[in-house]
Amino acid sequence: MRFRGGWRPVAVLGAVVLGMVAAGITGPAAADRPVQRGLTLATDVAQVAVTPVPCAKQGFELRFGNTGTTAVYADAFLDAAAPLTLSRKLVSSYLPPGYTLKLPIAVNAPRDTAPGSYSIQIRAGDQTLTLPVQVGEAPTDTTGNLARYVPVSASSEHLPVYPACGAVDGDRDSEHWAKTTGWNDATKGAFPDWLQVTFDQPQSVGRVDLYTLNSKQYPAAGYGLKDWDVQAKVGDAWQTVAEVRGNVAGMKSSTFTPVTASAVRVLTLASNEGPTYSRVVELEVYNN
Ligand SMILES: [Ca+2]
Repeated sequence: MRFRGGWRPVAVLGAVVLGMVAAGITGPAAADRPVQRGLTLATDVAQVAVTPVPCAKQGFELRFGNTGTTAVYADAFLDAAAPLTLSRKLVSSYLPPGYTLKLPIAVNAPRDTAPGSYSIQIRAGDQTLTLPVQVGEAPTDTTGNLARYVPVSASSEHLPVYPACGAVDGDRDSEHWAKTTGWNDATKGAFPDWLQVTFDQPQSVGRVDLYTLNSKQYPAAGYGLKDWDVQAKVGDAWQTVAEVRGNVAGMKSSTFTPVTASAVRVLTLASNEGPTYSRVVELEVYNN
């Protein structure tokens, strides 16, 4: 699902709170406030389907409303059964009368989560809501790509459009750049950056394919990665197993004598537009 909007009321709330603080007005402590009435809770789906892998884009839209005749400042509390994780466990918002805040909530589960039924509890004021969650089987890669469905991390991420997850989502198409299918670091002009995948147990690794940005609008020779090291974590130490220099292609395959590694990363050193950003559309790792 794609998440949209919903943040403006939070910004409004910030302004209201700042105004109250500036005026020396403080409300009663949370525990002393009466239970708020007129609040409503709903979701856009009756049940959330969760695939238990890192980077899965899934969740629901929380609809947090005020049917009262006066504006309120209200909290919604979200709690998920372990081992589910939620992107938000507290939603605090200013709610004008008749207004419903719509807010995306991401739901994830680790890969070893047992398939089955789980639930999310949501409460606000005198309202409670139980949202069923169905966790499915973890998918398995059939192409030999060891980077699929394992945890990915990066030195930094240019969020929300260019997350590290985009570089291991199975989509190599640079024309989809800016649709969260590529990683872009967040430290303009500063190198090195790195992008890493970590295996559940050590794997024999002998080839890394790196797809850098190479679209009609942004060709690799102008915007792609130019120089990088391929590194494998063997024991506790990072070993450089391949070096790429002067690349202008959209995809560069590095093959090397296989090593048994617990993780693989690319350490980026330069891009073709000069000292700006590292951009990876897809990172793939194979036995050989
Ligand atoms: Ca991708």
